Amino acid sequence: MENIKLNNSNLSKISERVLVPNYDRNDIKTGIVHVGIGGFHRAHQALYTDLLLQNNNNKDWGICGVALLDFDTKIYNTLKEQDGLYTLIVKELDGTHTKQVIGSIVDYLFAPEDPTKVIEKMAHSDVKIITLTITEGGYNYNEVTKDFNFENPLIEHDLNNPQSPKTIYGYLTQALKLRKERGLKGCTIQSCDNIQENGHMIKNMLLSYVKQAQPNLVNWIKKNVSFPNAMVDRITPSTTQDDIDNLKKSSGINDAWPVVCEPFKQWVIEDNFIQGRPAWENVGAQFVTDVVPYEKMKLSLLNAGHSVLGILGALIGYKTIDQAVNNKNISTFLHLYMNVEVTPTLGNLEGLDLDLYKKTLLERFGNPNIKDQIERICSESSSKIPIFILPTVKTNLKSNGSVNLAAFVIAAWAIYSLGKNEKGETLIIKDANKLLLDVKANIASKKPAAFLELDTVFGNLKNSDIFKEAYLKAYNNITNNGVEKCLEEINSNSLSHI
Ligand code: CS2
Repeated sequence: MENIKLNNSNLSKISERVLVPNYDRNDIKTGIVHVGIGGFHRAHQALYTDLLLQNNNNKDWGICGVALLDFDTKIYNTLKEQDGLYTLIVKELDGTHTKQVIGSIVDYLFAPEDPTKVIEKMAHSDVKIITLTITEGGYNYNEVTKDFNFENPLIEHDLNNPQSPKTIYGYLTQALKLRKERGLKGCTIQSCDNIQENGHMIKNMLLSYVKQAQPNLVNWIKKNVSFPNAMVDRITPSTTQDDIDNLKKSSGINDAWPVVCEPFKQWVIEDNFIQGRPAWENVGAQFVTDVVPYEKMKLSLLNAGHSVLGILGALIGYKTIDQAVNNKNISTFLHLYMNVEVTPTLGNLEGLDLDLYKKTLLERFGNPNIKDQIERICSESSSKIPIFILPTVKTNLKSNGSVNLAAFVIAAWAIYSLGKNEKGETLIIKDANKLLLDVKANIASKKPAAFLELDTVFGNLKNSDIFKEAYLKAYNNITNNGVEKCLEEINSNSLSHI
C-alpha cells in the first residue's frame, strides 16, 4: 500500500481508506480559539466540533488552535505541516481501531513566535468562544492562600510586558481590552480542564489578574464575558511510536501525530454562552443548568481512581493502568475507596446512576487495548491530588468519615516521590514541583510527616491529627511491608466491615 502524507491536498486519496471531513475546510470561519492543542482536546472538543461540521455544515464554528508554550513547538509544527489535520484512532473494547481524519482545527498559531497574532485572533469579531485545556496546574491557583499566585515569575513578566505575554492571563486580558476598546462584543471563556467548577476558577483567577493589570476592565468583563462550568471526559493516552507505525502499516497514512483514545466520551456543559455556541448537543454533548454534581462525580471517581491506580501501580512496578487494575489487591482497594470514602461525599446526584458509573469506570480502566501510561497518570500529581483526592478527604474530616484509604494513597505518593519503585527501578517523575517533591520526600524518608508540609498541595491538612495519624501509619506500613501486603491487609479488614 502506498504511504500517503496527511494534508489537505491528499484528503481525497485518503478518503478511500478512512473517513475524512466531508466539508470544505476553506469555507469555515473560526468561531472558537482553543488554547492547548494536546491529545485530549483533539480527542474531545475538536471531534465534537468536527461531527457537527460533518452533520450540518455549521460554518461559523471552526477552531483556531493556539500552542501557548515553547514546549508546544512540536505539535504546532506538526499541525502546520498537516494543515491542521490529524487522525483520531479510537481503540475499541474488542481490539479493533476506528480511524477518522479530523478537520475542525482550521487554523493554528504559535504564541511564542507571534504573541500579537494570538491576541488579535482572540479579539477578532468572528471569535465567540475561547476554550482552554491548560492543565490543572495552569490556573495559577494557590492552595494555601486560596487566591491567584502573583509570585509566579511568568505572571510578573506579563504584568510588565502586556504586549508580549507568556501566560493565558496576559493573553486573555490583552484580547479583552482590545475588544472593549474597539467596541466589540465580549465572548465566552470556557475551561475544559479537570477542575471542580472550572468556569468559576478561570473567572476568579482572570479577574484577580485583571484587577492588578487593567483595573478598568474588570466591570466590562463581568458584564460581557461568560464562563460556563463543564465536565469533560475521555481517556486519551499519550501517542506512542507504535501508534504512528501501526497507522502507517494498517492504512498507509503518514501522520506524525495521530491521537489515540477510548470509545467512551462525555461532555456536560453549563448553558451559559454570552455570544452563542455550536449545537454540540446534536452530537452528544449535554447542556444542563448545574454541572457541579457531574464534575464532582467525575473528578472524585475517575480522576482520583486514576491517581490511586497510577501511584500504587507505579510503586509495584506496573507501566499501564490496565495492569494495575488487573491486580486484584489494587482493584479491591479502589472499589473500597470509591464506596467507603468517595460515595458518601457526593451528596444527592439526582438523575445519575452512580452504581452504573462506577461499574463502567472499572471496565474503562481495564480496557486492555488502551494501555494508558502510568507515567502519564502520575505526571503533575502535585497539581492533580489537591483537586482529585483532597476535597474528598476534607469533606470526610468534617463529617467524621473515613480518611484511611486516601491517607494510604498519599503515603504511597510520598514514597513514590523518592523516585524508585519496589523493584528498585527508577521512576520517571514529571512534575512542575519535582525539585520540591524530591526534597520533601527525602526528608520524609526519615521523618514522614515532613511530606505533609508541602503547603501548595496540602494547605492546612497537616494540622489534622486524624489524617496525619492515618498517613504515618500507612507510610511505615508500606516501608516495612511493601504495597501489596498492606493492600491485602486493608482489603481483608475493610471487606469484613462492609
Ligand atoms: C487523568 C485524566 O490526567 C489524569 O490523571 O485522570 O487525563 C483522564 O484520563 C481524563 O480526565 C479522562 O477524561
